[in-house]
Amino acid sequence: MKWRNAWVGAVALALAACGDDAEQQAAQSLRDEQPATGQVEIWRFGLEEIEGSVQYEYANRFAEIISEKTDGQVEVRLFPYGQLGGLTDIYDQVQAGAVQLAFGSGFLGGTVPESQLFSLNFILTDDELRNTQILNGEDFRKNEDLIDAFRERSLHPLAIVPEGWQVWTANKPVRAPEDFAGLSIRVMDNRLLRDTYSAYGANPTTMEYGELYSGLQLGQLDANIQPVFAHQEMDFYQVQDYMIFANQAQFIATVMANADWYDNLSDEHEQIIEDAVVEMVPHIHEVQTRLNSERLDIITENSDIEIIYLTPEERAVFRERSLPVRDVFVDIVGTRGEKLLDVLLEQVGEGVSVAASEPVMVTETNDSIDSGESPAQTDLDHADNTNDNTAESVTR
Ligand code: 6CS
Repeated sequence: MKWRNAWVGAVALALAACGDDAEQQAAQSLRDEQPATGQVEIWRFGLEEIEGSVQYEYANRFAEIISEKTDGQVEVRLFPYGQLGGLTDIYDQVQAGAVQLAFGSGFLGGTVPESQLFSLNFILTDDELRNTQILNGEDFRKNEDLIDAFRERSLHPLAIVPEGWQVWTANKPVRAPEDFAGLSIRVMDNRLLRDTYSAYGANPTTMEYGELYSGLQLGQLDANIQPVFAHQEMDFYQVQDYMIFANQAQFIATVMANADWYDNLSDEHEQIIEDAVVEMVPHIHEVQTRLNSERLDIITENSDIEIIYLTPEERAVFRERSLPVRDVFVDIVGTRGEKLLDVLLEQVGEGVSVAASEPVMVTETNDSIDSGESPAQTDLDHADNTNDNTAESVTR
């Protein structure tokens, strides 16, 4: 498959180019790439995902907006997963300034420990649109603790992008922690995820994204966690028998910039970026819900995978097990992380526990949504989370 070949090539490139020299060379070649005054300026954007993914769709539209708003003076050039090496290579390169922009998600926990907040389970609401608005609202996205956490690592957070529910797949049905016993489940490389899945009774195992298909196919792993679109586009579903919706967490990535580069932007370019990320909030919600819904149809049409939606009671058992991991988060990241967690919990409200339901296809984009609006103003009609039609585990 194309992405697998790309991955092998990228690993070879990354290995050939490892070490400080490589970083310096990359930063130098970036400087060399910058045009003389009056020519098109290039902003490089590193993605953790391949073409066709939510991150690709985000970056592609972002590039269009930037081009429009700068009258073509700035070109945002995309580097999909595989082109810059592995996941941590992408973070190294944005920290070094070899790329100006990048996505960071689960693996970013090693670079920005506070970002593991987005790996905690059962802290958001069951309403994906509302979560997207809360995370991108002024109180959270512009929170100084969040910004400091990134800036301390030479990064600047620009936007937070939920990409859909994190859905489990496994080679056996999972409805309770006992079902996880003995299952080797792949988690992204961060302590919070390892502790969460240990608390659920599984054996968490870390593996690079590009190696995951082989790991599942060869039986090194029994289970996986991804948004639906990724299960499909990376073919993971083809080597798994069950797909389990627990709606325990959304996959959340951060769009981040190299901090020095960001600080040296003109006021005009900084404002253009701000306007673009605000414009992207409703757009990316519409894109991710559509992609996830369409890809689920492809999965069910092309495979015999059995789909399970956990009941409220089944979810409650996992939620209970997840709660002590919040303390682990605070232990790891200290007061700053604790303050951030409190802000988020305050925004979402506590005590959300409903049935995992089939993904909702969003047909309408609410153009009035912007990152500055309070969820309370815009979302009351989305706030009814008490969907307990699903009294039992549903399979299909
Ligand atoms: O599981 C992973 O490692 C990757 N999954 C997705 C959907 N995006 C990037 C991330 O690194």
